[in-house]
This record gives sequence, C-alpha cells and structure tokens, in this order.
Amino acid sequence: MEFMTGVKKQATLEIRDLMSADRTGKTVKVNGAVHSVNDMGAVTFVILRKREGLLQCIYEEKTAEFDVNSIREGSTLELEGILEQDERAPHGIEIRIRKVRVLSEPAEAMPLPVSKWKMNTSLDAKLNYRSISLRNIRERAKFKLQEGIVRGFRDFLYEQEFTEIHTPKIGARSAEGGANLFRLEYFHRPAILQQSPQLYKQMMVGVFDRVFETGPVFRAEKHNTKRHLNEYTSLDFEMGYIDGFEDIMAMETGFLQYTMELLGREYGDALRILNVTLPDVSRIPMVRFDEAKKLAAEKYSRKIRNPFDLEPEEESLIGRYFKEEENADFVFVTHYPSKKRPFYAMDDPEDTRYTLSFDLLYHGLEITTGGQRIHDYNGLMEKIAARGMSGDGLEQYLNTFKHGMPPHGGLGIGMERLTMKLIGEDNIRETTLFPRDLSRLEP
Ligand code: AMO
Repeated sequence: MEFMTGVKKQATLEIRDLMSADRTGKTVKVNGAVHSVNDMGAVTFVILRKREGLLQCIYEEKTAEFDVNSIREGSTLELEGILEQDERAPHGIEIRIRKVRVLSEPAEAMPLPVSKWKMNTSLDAKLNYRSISLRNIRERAKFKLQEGIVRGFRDFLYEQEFTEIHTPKIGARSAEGGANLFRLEYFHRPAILQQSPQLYKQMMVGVFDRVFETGPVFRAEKHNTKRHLNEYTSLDFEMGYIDGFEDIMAMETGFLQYTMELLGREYGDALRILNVTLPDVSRIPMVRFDEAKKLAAEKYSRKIRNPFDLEPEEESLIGRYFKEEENADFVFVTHYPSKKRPFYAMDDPEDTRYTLSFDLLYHGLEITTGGQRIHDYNGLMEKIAARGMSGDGLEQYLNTFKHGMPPHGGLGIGMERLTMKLIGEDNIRETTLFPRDLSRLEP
C-alpha cells in the first residue's frame, strides 16, 4: 500500500535557500519562468522570475551543455549550474548555467513588456492582459503588499480574540440602503447581492462577541470614478461590550500599527520595489465632522455648501489640513450626520442629528466607515419606523435584537482603497487584481 505522508521537499532550491547556507561554488538546481533574455555577446543573461523575486543566471557557450536559443521569454525551466556571489545581481547571487530542462514553451510572444521595470503601458492594456501584466515585478509587488494588509488584519484580530466568519453574499435584503443594489432572480424569487456583511456580522456578535470577515461585497455604482468598484473586498469587524465608538477607532488604530510593523518586517522587498514609505500610525487625530468641515473651509477659503454632506473635494482638503497641521497621514472624522448613515447607526443622544460613527480618511480619501450600532430592539424598531422603512427581509436580524444584544459596533475597510493609498496610486483599479467596473466584466 502506498501512502501520502505530507509535503515533500523539492530538489530545486528557492532564492532564500540559495542565500542562506553557504552554497557558493556548488552546483544547484532551480526552476522558474524566463523573465528576460539579454544577449551581451560573450555571455547571455537569463533572468528567472521566481515567487520571491528575480534570479540572474548566466549562459556561456563554453560551459553550457545546450543551445541558448532554446530559452525564450515566457518559457519555464529547470536549470542546473554553479552558484556565485555578485553584488550587482538581484539578491547578490547568480548562477552559471550548465544544464537546462525546458518545462514549457510559450505559444506566442509576450503582448506587454513585462520584464521592463516600468511597463509604460496604459491601465486599460494592463487590465486587458491582467494575468500577463501582473508578471511585471512592480505590478506583482502591489499585490504582495495587499496580501500583507489582509494578513495583518487577520493576524491582529485573531490575537484580539475575534472569530473569523463567512456570511452569504446572496440575500433577500441588504443593510446599506441606497440605489446601488445588484438584483437577481433566485429560483423565481427576487434577491440581491450583499453590499456588506453588516446584518450578519451584527447578528454574530450575539454569538461570538467579536467577529471579523474579509470577503467580496457588491455595489451597483453607476458612476465611473477612480475610487469606486462594483465589487470590492471588504475588511469587516464587529465587536460587543464596547464603551463607545472610540473603542472601534482604537481597535482600527491597533490594526494599522500591527500591519505597518508586519509590512516593515516581512514585506521589505515589495516596499523597496514600489518605493513605499510606511506611514506613521502611532497617533491618529480625531475631529468632529462639523469641525473638520469648518477647519478646511476656513484654511482653504472654501464655502460650506451643505453642512450635512461631505464632498470628495472636502475630504481631500481635510486630509491636506491634517497633513499640514499635524503631519498626519490619517484622520478620524467623527459624528457623521444621521441622514447620511444607514438605519443601524446609533444617533448621538447629545444631538440626534449626528451619529456615534466615524470615517477614517487616508491622504484625504475615505478608507473606512464604522461606528456604534443601535442594540436595543425598541430603539431599532423606532428608527426603522421613523425612516418609513419596511421590516421585510429584516425579520431574522430584528429577531436577534428581540432576544438581547450587547452594546456593539464595528467597521468596514475597503481593501483596495487602503492598498491604493499606501502605494500612492490614484486609481483603485491599479490595486485590484481583476476590477469590476461599469465597462469591465472580463477578465
Ligand atoms: P461603507 O458603505 O462606507 O460602509 O463602506 C465601507 C468602506 O468600503 C469602501 N468602499 C468602496 N471601495 C471600493 N468601491 C466602492 N464602490 C466602495 N464603497 C465603499 C470604502 C468605505 O469606507 N457596513 C458599513 C461599514 C460598517 O459600518 O461596519 C459599510 O459598508 O473604503
């Protein structure tokens, strides 16, 4: 009888292995994709792309036991050669190739110059050939940092004793309101794609006290902007037994501190490739919504058009104000108007025109919304009635509150927006693997 006994060690080495033990002068075996081939006359540089980065390999006719013409950009190879140190090479190492085994060959030439440092290709072309453009080292690095952000979110919240949950994306009713719902037919019944996990994460606070989810959410936004997607990944958490919505902001600050530290420690390559300086998140200013509007209006001589709304331009000016005055990359804007928040938001008992909620702006762009929720059943029913809403499709949600819920609150972070601001991109599609927008359903 044969058995599987676990992951087997491969004979081929990774960049880390090549760098760690002293293998200089020894024969090593590696695999990878041919990123570029540069014929310099006497020697040919064959750059392999591996999961950790680029590996320089050198072909010399006199020592190699094959014809260099068999190596083309896009081929995948397994090669054997002598490992050498060279500080000019990526990671300070290179391999003098002896033998090559071609694992696969491309059927066509590369449609984009993926081996260039900067591709200088339009965003549209990059998105049309997404799986190819991502092979570019800088494009790929964006998504390594994105991985680090989500990993930071998960690891930090596990440490804070949150339970990870997975809630349905098809439903009868969504929480956020507005007109941006994708509607579909679910076995002859009307259904929607969830705009957020809001209702479910709140219900689960009654079970686990602290929960989080990272998953897709859907917004049928009909406008084409640089900061909206029709499907994005939301990093959500919800926690019970809070003293106030400040607890949620404190938890988010903790997440940012944990994550920036993680990125600095483990994502150095990606940070260097993209030339990213990590923001200081040791202290984040907090300002009330009405105060923030006033400060920006006064400093930049701008008229406040609507005291209960925050226009994108105002957001950006508030970001600028806090950068200039406090050298802050982030700012919590608190006490959003009740009219601008969904029914579940808790109104401020001191002034019910406002809510116990906040947005976090990063360089003047909203990356998070959060706040305290109404946890009292009667209070919730009153707000629903006051808004002239119907409880249809909310029965299970409301039932949960009937049977007791602790004071609680939470937040939702737009993963792509956070990545975009960290990297300094100005279009959200740059930090979305496969964006969905008004015109794009493929790839
Ligand atoms: P909100 O609707 O403000 O709040 O969304 C939370 C965060 O998600 C991001 N975001 C988007 N990103 C890309 N494309 C979009 N179309 C888009 N819309 C929103 C933003 C935003 O700050 N349930 C609440 C959160 C909560 O209170 O827990 C919610 O979904 O970064």
